[in-house]
Amino acid sequence: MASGYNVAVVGATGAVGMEMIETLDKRNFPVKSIRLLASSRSVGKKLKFKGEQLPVEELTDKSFKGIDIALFSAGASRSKEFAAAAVADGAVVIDNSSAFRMDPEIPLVVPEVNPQDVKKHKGIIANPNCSTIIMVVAVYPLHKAKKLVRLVAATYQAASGAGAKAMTELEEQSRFLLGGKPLVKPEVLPQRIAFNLFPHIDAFLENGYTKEEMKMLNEGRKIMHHPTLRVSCTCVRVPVMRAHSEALNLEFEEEVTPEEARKILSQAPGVELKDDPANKLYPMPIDASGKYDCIVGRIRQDCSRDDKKGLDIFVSGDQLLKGAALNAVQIAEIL
Ligand code: NAP
Ligand code: 12T
Repeated sequence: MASGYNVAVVGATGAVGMEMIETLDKRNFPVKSIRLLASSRSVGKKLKFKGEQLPVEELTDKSFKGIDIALFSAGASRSKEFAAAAVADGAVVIDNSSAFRMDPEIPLVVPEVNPQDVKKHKGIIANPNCSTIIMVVAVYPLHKAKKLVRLVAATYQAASGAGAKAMTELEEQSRFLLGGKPLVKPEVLPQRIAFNLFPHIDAFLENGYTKEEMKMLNEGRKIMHHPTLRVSCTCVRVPVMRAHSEALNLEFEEEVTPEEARKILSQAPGVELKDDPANKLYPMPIDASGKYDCIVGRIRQDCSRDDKKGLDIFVSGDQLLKGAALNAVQIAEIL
């Protein structure tokens, strides 16, 4: 029998699930068998893995017999409903949803930041929110060297962050607008996205922030083991198909120059430094799309301060890869 792991992909037909299947293949993860799970709507569909067409099966609590690793990306309610069944059948669950991230018993892992936390798992490991992963990949190396105190972020999040149907919405709206056809009402995103943007990702909370914005604070603190980090954030959806970008204003306990920051980031895992504005080199989502590394650039001293304890940086990262599928497969590799 071939050696390796029996893997299940839950939400295999989704934007993240499809990337998971491809990432397992591309990184030559030792897959002995793979089970592709989705809703009853997808039964009859086939998806390709290593050149072979495999049937999509309906997710039930009997789907996990013999499974070693279950990669979940079918939304938080499916994770809450089915992760326990997978663990009971002996699988380790790597969960992409928000269901378990802030549970103190469950590790929340970005392999470039806190790989050691994987060991503490009791069956479930949570994959952080996509914008948070991209933020910590860029910020943690600077924090390690100079002690981050406060962070103010604005995000520019791609349509694919809201799933496969949101990508279709951006494409169709753009086509309709360019063709002079009347627009149909958006169904997945809360507003028109074509030739527009809106500061509304996930649900609004009592404090005026969105859930997505509070994930940057709460998950950022947990991943970096930095419970006193202060974060404020505005999350914005932009008409980009793929890859999130973030403008980050950083305040450190110690002084740091842009030169030092470039040196640190040039050696940081998962980071591609691209910071040569004179030659029009800076991060952009079209360049980050399809890449494993997050691109960091536009590094400069915060000119609103009298000291050298502030930096501004810009980062673009593929949220379907580093923000989801790649991060999950990297966790499986650590296991
Ligand atoms: P998506 O494209 O809408 O895909 C959703 C997947 O879940 C599909 O495979 C769908 O199957 C499946 N599903 C839905 N309802 C189901 C049910 N009742 N039973 C079984 N399967 C069901 O969404 P996505 O963007 O891939 O996101 C999936 C998860 O990953 C979410 O929890 C999201 O928060 C998280 N995430 C997404 C991103 C991102 O950048 N998109 C990043 C990080 C985390 P059918 O095709 O059969 O409906
Ligand atoms: N609402 O994994 O709509 O917590 O872009 C990821 C993406 C939640 C998450 C989005 C979201 C998550 C979105």
